[in-house]
Amino acid sequence: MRAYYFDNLSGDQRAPHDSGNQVDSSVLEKIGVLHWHIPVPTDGKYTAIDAVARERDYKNRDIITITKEGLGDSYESKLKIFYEEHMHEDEEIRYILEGSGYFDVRSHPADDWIRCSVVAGDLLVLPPGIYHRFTLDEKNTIKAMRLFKDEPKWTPYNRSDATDANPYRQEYLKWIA
Ligand code: KMT
Ligand code: NI
Repeated sequence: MRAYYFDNLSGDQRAPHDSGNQVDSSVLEKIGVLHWHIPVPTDGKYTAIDAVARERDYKNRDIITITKEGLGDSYESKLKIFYEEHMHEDEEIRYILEGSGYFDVRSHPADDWIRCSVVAGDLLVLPPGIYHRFTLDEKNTIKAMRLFKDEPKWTPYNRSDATDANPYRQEYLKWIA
């Protein structure tokens, strides 16, 4: 998975916005962002994903297709929500099955955007409390498996003074320090 600093230029969120400064896995690890590449099985048997799910105790999963056809009337509103800077009180785990897109995560302590460019086979885990956002890229299509521990806790908490004080955010900052 390629990751780089976002260029902070205005313009289409779907454009690469590649500053040319690469970010290695070790930098991502320090902010709790994990990733693996597991080629998407062609026989529908997700053996490697099942193993990761067992190891990390992800009991449930579903599949989301983010395309105009897949989301229908909620397409534009969903895309807007995904790209608002937010955090969750649980891990955000995504295994990309088809297509591609960008997950932007905040660096620490500089608070810069790091753009994670995901393609089919990428498995990305964002820790609870990290500020992040998602966008489709210029190809406009992604299909992903969403894994979760128990009940899905999708609630996005948009960044504000209240999220800065959220206990999961506080715990994340303590861990990072
Ligand atoms: C999220 O939570 O941002 C999403 O599920 C959208 C991206 S999934 C490829
Ligand atoms: Ni999210």
